[in-house]
Amino acid sequence: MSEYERTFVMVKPDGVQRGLIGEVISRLEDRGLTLVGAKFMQIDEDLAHDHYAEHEDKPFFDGLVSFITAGPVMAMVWEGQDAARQVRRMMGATDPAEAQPGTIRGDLGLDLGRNVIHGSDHEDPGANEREIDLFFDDDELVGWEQIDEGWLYE
Ligand code: DAT
Ligand code: MG
Repeated sequence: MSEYERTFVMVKPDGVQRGLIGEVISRLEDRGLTLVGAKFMQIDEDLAHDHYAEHEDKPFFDGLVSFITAGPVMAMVWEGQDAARQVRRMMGATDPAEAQPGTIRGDLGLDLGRNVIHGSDHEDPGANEREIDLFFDDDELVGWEQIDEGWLYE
C-alpha cells in the first residue's frame, strides 16, 4: 500500500498575484488531503538558491530565482496517502501548455515560466523531507486527525 506521508506544496508568486491560493487549496482539500502547515511568505535569494539547487546549472536558473522571489508565495505542507505523487498528478506537467485539462497547471496556466504551483518531486525519495525542512520548523507543523478519515480510507 502507498505510504501515508507529508509533502511540500507552494503556490508560486504568479498564483498568489492571480488570486489562485484558494483555488489550489480547495482542490487539495476536496481530494481528501490534509493541511498540516501553511506560511504566507516572501522567498529571499538564499532560500531560492537552496530550494532550486538541483537546477543551478540550467540556463533558466536565474530567471527561475527572480520569478520565485518576485512576490509572496503560499508555502504549505499537505499530508495523506501517497501525497507527493497524488499532488504531482493533480499539478500536471511542468509546462502548463502541455499539462492535461483537469490538472492545476492545465486549467490555470499557459506558460512554462508561470506554472502556478510547486510540489515535491515524488520520484526523488528525499525531496518531501528536504523541502519541508527548508521552509518549516517542526513546531510550525500541526499533526491532527481529520474527522472524515474513516470515510476517506478503507
Ligand atoms: P516541476 O516544477 O514540474 O517539478 P522542474 O523541477 O523540472 O519542474 O523545474 C522547476 C521549475 O523550473 C519549473 O516549475 C519551471 C522551471 N523550468 C523547468 N524547465 C524549464 C525550462 N526548460 N525552461 C524554463 N523554465 C523551466
Ligand atoms: Mg521539480
